[in-house]
Amino acid sequence: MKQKKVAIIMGSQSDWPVMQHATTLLNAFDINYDTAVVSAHRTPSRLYAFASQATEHYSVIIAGAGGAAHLPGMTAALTCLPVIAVPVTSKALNGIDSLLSIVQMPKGVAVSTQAIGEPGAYNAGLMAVQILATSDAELQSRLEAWRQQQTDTVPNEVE
Ligand code: RP5
Repeated sequence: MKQKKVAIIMGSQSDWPVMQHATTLLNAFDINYDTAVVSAHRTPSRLYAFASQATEHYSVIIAGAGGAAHLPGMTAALTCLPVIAVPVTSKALNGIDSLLSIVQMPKGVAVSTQAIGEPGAYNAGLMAVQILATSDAELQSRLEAWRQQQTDTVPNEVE
């Protein structure tokens, strides 16, 4: 079995329609991952248990939450692994609440915050690949080929 490298955690099952987009590039680059519901507010003991053992299992954590979105910051407080945050689009404030509650971390505890919603989740997966590629030459070369292919698909002219 391949070693798990990435954990994708989210505050609620209701975050999955957004968070599933974090798996797009992990699947494309054949990177193994786990998914779990871990709520900073509803399951604080689960969060503590997950974060305190995370370095034994993972290299990168992607954490998505909406509303009062404390999951990414609390996860970053409990582990030195890189935490990539996804502000999930919320019903009340369209994810502005999620973004602001994630992004403004106090000095000394870092979270890498992505865009609100699907693009943020997709890019969280991409960022995880980029982090893993810094210590994996073969993955780096596949990532560069992927980027070139993306560049090549952008037309010069408007049709
Ligand atoms: C947050 O509350 C979750 O991350 C989710 O985005 C939001 C709403 O959760 P549910 O009430 O749908 O479970 O903790």
